[in-house]
Formats: sequence, structure tokens, C-alpha cells
Amino acid sequence: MGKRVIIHVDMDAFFASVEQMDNPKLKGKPVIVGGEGSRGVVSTCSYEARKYGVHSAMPIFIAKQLCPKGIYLPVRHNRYSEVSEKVFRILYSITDLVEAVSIDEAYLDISHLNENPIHIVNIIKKRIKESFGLTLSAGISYNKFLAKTASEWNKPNGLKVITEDMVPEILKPLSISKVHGIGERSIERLNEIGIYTIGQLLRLTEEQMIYYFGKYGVEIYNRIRGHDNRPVCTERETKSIGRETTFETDTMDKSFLKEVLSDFAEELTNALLEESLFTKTITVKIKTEDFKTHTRSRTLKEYINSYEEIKETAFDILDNYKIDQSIRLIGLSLSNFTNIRYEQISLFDWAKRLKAKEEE
Ligand code: TTP
Ligand code: MG
Repeated sequence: MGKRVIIHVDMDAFFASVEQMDNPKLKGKPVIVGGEGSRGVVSTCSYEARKYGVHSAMPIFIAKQLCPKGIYLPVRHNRYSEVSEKVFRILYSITDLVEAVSIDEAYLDISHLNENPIHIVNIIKKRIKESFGLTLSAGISYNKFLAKTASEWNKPNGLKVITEDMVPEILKPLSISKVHGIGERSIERLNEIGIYTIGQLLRLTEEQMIYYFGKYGVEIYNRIRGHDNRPVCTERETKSIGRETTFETDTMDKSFLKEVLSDFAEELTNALLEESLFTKTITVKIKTEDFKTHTRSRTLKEYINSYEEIKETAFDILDNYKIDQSIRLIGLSLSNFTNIRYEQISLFDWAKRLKAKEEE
């Protein structure tokens, strides 16, 4: 395979920018878009509001303390999906090789286009700016990991190219939290042993990486060295992901079973992050000493992707299961995915519809 050219694009302050586009009086002002009701957290906010320390996932009441003069607006998912659809239409006009990662984020593989990638990014930026007045940040590199890292480089309205000769030097000062695919738990554990930057992470051996990240250790080891062969996928196929283990000796020890579930929850959370997925259905599978399999599932009201929530749901399922026989196998799996934060409509359904329409 020759060297690839990958672009990662991410809209700036997406929900808030759409609100500013629909109501130009809001331009240049601190706009905070957030959920009402019990969750009451910030979905996103304009860069003007970020100056006050407001950020995504912060409880609205705290945002109001930090930025009392902010303009607080409810989330209008349908509207953002509509705009997102139009933005993707522009991306598809460049190439078919578009991987929609979320409502405002995509990878494009433009290796086959004999064009200057910076020129292509500028065309995309110009079209989106002229059509909707929205800005985005883009990263250009030779793989997905580096393209994504580049797009975060100088938000908003950024453009950054990472070439082979810059790696790994350019990555060294970055915080490990910038590495897409490293979960919150792993970050905590690495911080505990004094690892905060990619430079420090580069000192770990492959074995140590496996110890800290499980199955993804090898991938992360390679990625921070600039190796990432993941293709730009135009369709997602993940239907469920799971882990299970058969014990050497059967057990009835609940706290031991919880330890195992909690390890699985961590691995699966990393897998979710890896694919930018959110899950809604958690399933615990138990095989008892008589070789019978029992599965218990729970489907939640909201999509989640955090270790704590997945672990707690699994514990709850186990607590509701009456252990009256020894257990020989336990498994945990996740299904019912979305790529869109707090969003019910699948981006891929309409991305596919859109393509079908254009092919007609
Ligand atoms: P992001 O691209 O992460 O954020 P953003 O576009 O608002 O800002 P940035 O300029 O940093 O890219 O997410 C895209 C949208 O997804 C965002 O506008 C709102 C929504 N979202 C949530 O609803 N909850 C969250 O916790 C996050 C991070 C985003
Ligand atoms: Mg964004």
C-alpha cells in the first residue's frame, strides 16, 4: 500500500454554531447549548463561552456560575442533524470515501485524488463557510490517528498537516488524554505512575502497554509511533462487542465475579472509544456448572460510553441474578450502538440514504 492521504474534519462548536447561524444576533456571544431536565449538562458551547471555563458535559448550574451572562439554549437535535446532512453532502462531493464518525466529524481518504490536500481542505472550508457560515478544523496526515490529532491542533478554524518526518517528535509534548482510544481509567492509572505525556508513554515497552491497555496496548503502542493502518470505512458494521472467560475452578464468589466484570467493562469501554460508539444495551452471560447458559440484558434510556456506567449496570444485572449454583463462565457484552452523542437518529441511516439518492 502506498502512502495514504487522510483528512479529518471536525466542525467547530457544532451545536452552538448552528444556533448562531440560525440567529445571527447570537454571533460573537457566549452561547451554551444544553440538556434541560434531570441531566442538565452542557452539550457544547461557543468559543466565547469557553473563555469562561465552560465545557461539554459540565452541569448547567456550574456553567451558569462561571458565565452568568451566557445565552442558554435547549438542544435541537433534529436541526443539527439537518445541518449535518448538508455538511456531509459537501464532503461527499469531494469523494465517496467518507467515514462519518459522529454528527460533526468525518474522515476522508483522498489518496486517489491527485490534488494538493491543503487545497482540498480549503475548498471544503470555503463551501461550508459560504453555504452556512460555519467553520471547521481539519487535519491532514498519512493515517487516521495523526489526521485526528492534527485536526485538534489549532481549533477553531484550524488546519494542520502532520508529515512522516514530524513523528513522533511532534506528539511528545501532548497529553495522553489526546490519544484517541485511551480511556479515562487507563489515563488515571498512567498518571499514578507519573505518565502524563505521549513522550513519557513512548518509553513503555509493548508488554507494558498491553498491561495498561489490554488488547489495545499494541495498537496504541504503534499509533503513537505513527503506525495506524485502519482504513477509512464508509459503513460501520459493529453489531455487538463482548468479552468472556471460563474459570479454572467454578465459583460462587460474587466479589470475584464483579472484579472480572469490571475488567471487562474497562476493556469494552476502550473498544467503544476506539470506534467512537455509544451503547444502550448491556448483557451479562453466565454459564453454570450444569453447562446451562443464562443471559440477562438491560437496555437503558440513554446511550452511554463511560466505564463507570457500564460497570455499574453490569453489577446491577449480576446483583439481580440469584447465584444458586457454581459458575464456570462469565461474559459481558454491549450492543445497540450509535455514533452520535445523545442522539437517537442514526447518522449512517441517512448517510446511506443520501448516497442511494445520489446514485439514482
Ligand atoms: P465535538 O466535536 O466534540 O464538540 P464541538 O463541535 O461542540 O466543539 P469543537 O470545536 O471542540 O469540536 O462534538 C460535536 C457535538 O456533539 C457538539 O456540538 C455537541 C455534541 N456533544 C454532546 O452533546 N455532548 C458532549 O459531551 C460532547 C463532547 C459533544
Ligand atoms: Mg466539533
